[in-house]
Amino acid sequence: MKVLITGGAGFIGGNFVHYMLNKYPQYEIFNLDYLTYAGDLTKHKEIEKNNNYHFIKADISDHEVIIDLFNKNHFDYVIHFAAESHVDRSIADPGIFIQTNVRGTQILLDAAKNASITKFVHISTDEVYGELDFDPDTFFTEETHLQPNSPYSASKASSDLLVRAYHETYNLPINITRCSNNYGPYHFPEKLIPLTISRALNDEKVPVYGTGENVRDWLHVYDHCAAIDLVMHQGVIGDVYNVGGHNERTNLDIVKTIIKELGKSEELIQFVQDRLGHDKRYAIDSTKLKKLGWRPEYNFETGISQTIKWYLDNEKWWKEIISGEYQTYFEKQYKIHF
Ligand code: NAD
Ligand code: TDX
Repeated sequence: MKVLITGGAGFIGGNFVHYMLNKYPQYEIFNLDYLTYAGDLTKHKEIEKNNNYHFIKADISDHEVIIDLFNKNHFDYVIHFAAESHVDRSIADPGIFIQTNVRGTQILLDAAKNASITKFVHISTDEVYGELDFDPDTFFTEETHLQPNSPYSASKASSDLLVRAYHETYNLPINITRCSNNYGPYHFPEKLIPLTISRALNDEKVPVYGTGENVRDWLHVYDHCAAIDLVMHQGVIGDVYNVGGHNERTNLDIVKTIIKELGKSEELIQFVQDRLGHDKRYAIDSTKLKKLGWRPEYNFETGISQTIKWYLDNEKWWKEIISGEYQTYFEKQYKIHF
């Protein structure tokens, strides 16, 4: 079985590469990644010599390269993670989100439609549904209308619609997964949880947007990998599956939990100007995926403790990231806040 994983040098794709090599040693894994600021291969040091692991540096929006790759290889599965993934960056500079997330996905779909693949799994997000209010009884289902609010989520919703259209028009065998906020090892330190851990460990102020009351539904990345595995092998062709952890927390709760676990002072918390168009709440109804047999294994308390420990044990990985181009990003992103 040949599996093309796009974005396998990033956070979730990187964890999925490891998951697949462990669970299916007989599969051949091709990791295609352009190694943008968010991609790094140090996480794959231990597997790079495996005979069944191959890395391809390529841009998914490079039509010629992608078509050529599919002409030379027969992939059974395409699991598509590659994307620009940070909401704040999409607010500052939307163009690359359209280029990568929309045009890049369409090019992959074009290549896949002529390649008689078994399945194209598109990794999307709950953010395509827009926001919920704070009523704890409301959830996003697969039937919820798409109402994306940020340039990032609009680009993901656009790519979802293209994936759907390639199924309807060309019969391309597809699934779309829409998951809530992931956390766990190798989460890039621009996102709330690793940003809080890395800054608190350095005794630096932790920026909380607005009042900190916005709610996210946290899903451990290993539970997400298991969900994708299930959808890839057993998902009904053409269907969408929501993936959520049922771990709703306000951002302020998250930050306080991490600060407490690290034995730091809450004085590190700095309330800053709110994100533009900041979605109030996300919460996922995963009933459909549960009917297929998926159950999350991590509860948030265990998962966050293990994640914090991982960041303590792997300082070298994130310290290298935050000492590079990241500094420029951080100063530009937060100068209006601090
Ligand atoms: P990430 O930013 O950590 O990784 C993205 C990867 O894609 C990087 O390795 C990057 O180098 C690569 N990439 C970017 N542009 C590329 C291009 N043009 N060609 C080839 N590779 C390119 O992202 P992530 O958090 O791992 O998210 C993975 C996917 O899951 C994305 O599609 C994202 O929308 C979706 N998602 C993420 C979350 C989350 O909480 N992180 C939640 C829901 C959905
Ligand atoms: O400095 C910060 N302060 C803060 O209060 C940052 C970076 C974030 N926040 C808030 C904004 C959000 O309400 O924390 C919450 C989480 O923010 P992010 O970690 O940036 O994630 P989010 O915007 O919710 O999007 C994530 O989940 C859905 C991923 O980045 C997306 O790729 C995914 O689709």
